[in-house]
Amino acid sequence: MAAAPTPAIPSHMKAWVYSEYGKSSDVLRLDPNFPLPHLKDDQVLLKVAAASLNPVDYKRMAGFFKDTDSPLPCVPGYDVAGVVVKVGSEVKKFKAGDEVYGDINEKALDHPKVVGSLAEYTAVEEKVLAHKPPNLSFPEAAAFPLAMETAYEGLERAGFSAGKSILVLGGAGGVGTFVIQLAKHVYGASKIAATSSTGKLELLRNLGADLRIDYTKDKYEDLPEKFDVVYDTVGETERALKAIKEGGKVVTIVPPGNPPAIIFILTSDGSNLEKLRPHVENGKVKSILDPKSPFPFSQTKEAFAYLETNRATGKVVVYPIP
Ligand code: NDP
Ligand code: 2XX
Repeated sequence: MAAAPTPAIPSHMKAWVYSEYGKSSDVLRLDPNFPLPHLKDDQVLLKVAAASLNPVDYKRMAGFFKDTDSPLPCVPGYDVAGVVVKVGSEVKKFKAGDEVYGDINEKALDHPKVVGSLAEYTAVEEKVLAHKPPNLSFPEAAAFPLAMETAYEGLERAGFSAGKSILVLGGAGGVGTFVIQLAKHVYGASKIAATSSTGKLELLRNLGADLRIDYTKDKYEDLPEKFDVVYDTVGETERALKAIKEGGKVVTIVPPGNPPAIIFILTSDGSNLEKLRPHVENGKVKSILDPKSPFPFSQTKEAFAYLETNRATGKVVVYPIP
């Protein structure tokens, strides 16, 4: 039987776009005829299947990073899962037809791409991508890259290792759900504590948290127990510093963070996805999709409005596109 013909790559596509900074509900609109990005030699062109949203998308849209942003109009979206349809001349790892995933912006705040993942096509450097593990669906895969890579980088920067204890602030969020799972299955933590509101404590248990702290009722810094590492995904470093043992470390991903807490902005790197691949393929490290996910492409504004409530559980995913 003859192979199905490869669909022709169009010159224009459907894309979610904003032309001025503001709230997603005010500035985001669907453009039915947005030009495809130009493909550079070190890039692959992806037919996007699924995208996941991150707070950086709405913070950038609000203009928080405008000093280092690319010019508007712009298509949001860092996380992608999709199929390679064309490769640049220098690309070595991928070929047309490969299923891949990744966070398309190597440096999150330094001139992120004009054409992000909330579009039918996006052009991406091969170094930030990895082959999609076959056990993952596209929406499951799109939920991993930025959040899991951030979780991993923070644990590395804090010097986390087997036998250490950790407290995860914001254990039910996009990043927190991965911090708990990596601490348990990749590093072999001796004890994992995590915070959430009441309704999410059961999720913390399912993810592997030994001690679940309801932040609406209890203050973790008042516990007699102290931790080797506190991983702060909420922005509470002053309190977090009171919860570490002598010699312990606080790592935070929310600015400004107070010294001596370690603060960093993630670097996207496909080799981190490759490193963690065995733990994803054996099913121990999973992406947690918010029960409202996936949002169809036409409901991208609703997906943003929901993430902006700061109450999402795990990841908010947009699928299918289109
Ligand atoms: P999410 O939108 O997924 O976080 C939402 C979660 O946060 C909810 O489940 C909510 O649970 C929880 N939460 C909110 N307030 C609290 C609180 N006081 N205590 C405990 N949990 C709380 O965000 P992400 O996890 O994707 O990102 C978290 C933060 O980190 C964002 O500010 C983001 O911009 C930043 N970030 C920074 C990066 C970096 O490189 N520096 C990289 C990635 C993210 P509940 O409903 O129970 O309150
Ligand atoms: O808030 C932020 C976010 O989500 C990312 C990726 O960088 C900023 C600032 C640390």
